[in-house]
Amino acid sequence: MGRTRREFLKTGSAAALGTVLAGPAAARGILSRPAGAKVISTWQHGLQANEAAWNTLGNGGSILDAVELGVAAVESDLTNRSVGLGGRPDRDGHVTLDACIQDHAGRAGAVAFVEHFEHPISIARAVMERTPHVMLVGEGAERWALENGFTRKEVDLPEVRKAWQEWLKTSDYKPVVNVENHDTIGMVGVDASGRLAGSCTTSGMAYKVHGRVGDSPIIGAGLFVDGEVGAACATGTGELVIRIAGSHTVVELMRQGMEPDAACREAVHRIMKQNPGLKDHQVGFLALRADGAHGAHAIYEGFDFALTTDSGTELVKATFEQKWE
Ligand code: SD4
Repeated sequence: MGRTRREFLKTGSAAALGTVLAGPAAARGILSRPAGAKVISTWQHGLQANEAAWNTLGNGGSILDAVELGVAAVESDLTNRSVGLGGRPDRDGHVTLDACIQDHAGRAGAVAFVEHFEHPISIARAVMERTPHVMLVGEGAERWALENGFTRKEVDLPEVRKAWQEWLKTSDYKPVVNVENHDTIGMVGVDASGRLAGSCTTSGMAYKVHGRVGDSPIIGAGLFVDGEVGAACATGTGELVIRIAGSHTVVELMRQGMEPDAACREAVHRIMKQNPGLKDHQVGFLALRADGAHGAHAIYEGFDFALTTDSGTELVKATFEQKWE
């Protein structure tokens, strides 16, 4: 039998321990199979995230624990240049992090523009669970995190610093996002009893203006969960996603009866219509309906996502509008 949620939280929560259950050891420790559950998450790093999320479910964690610990595994990976403290900095050389989380009941927590914390997703969850607020940003968020048991972590990666110094020579901001150059992990999941949750975390667009916040920590833009209908998350150029309240749009379209993939396609079409002549800006959406059906769609070829069910994990190529040239 799986551990109770309380036992799990005592021993397994990234918020409590600053660590994540991941990797083969955790996989060997799976106690039960979460039959009927499904987890999907953006890009290839979704494979790593889904493994951690699935292990969390298998060890008796809730779907909220799973989406937190799933993306936390990617936040801890310092080789990842688009999530967590290994991410590329803004134009002033600061790595600033954005994250949000939302549960089945629509409770939500978010942090934006925070520096020097390994797990912004866990701070976001703590904001949701321990404050009357949804979002804390910048210095206030950092101070609140320190006061609430999170510890600072200094990371200085010479390779990242060197690339930023190289970029400074031209200071040409090109928010190109695709397979080789993507940011953000967004995850949506449903457990065996039909409860939904989602999470999203990023270091944002490389070399952004200091203070810039994208869609990823914004409920309704980078992530939206409505337990009665479904959940969606987004990746790509955040400004485009914010302007159409992207993830909320996808969920509302599903509420009106659209299939998850059609809902993602319609959201992509709205972005393209709103930005005629748009080039070299990728956006991709993932959708998960409350009955477990999922869908995805992107502007350009190259967006893929990790899909995990009780029959295994696969990396799936999303449908798209245009070839990336
Ligand atoms: C942002 N949406 O900060 C993020 C970046 C991203 O794939 O997802 N890139 O705008």
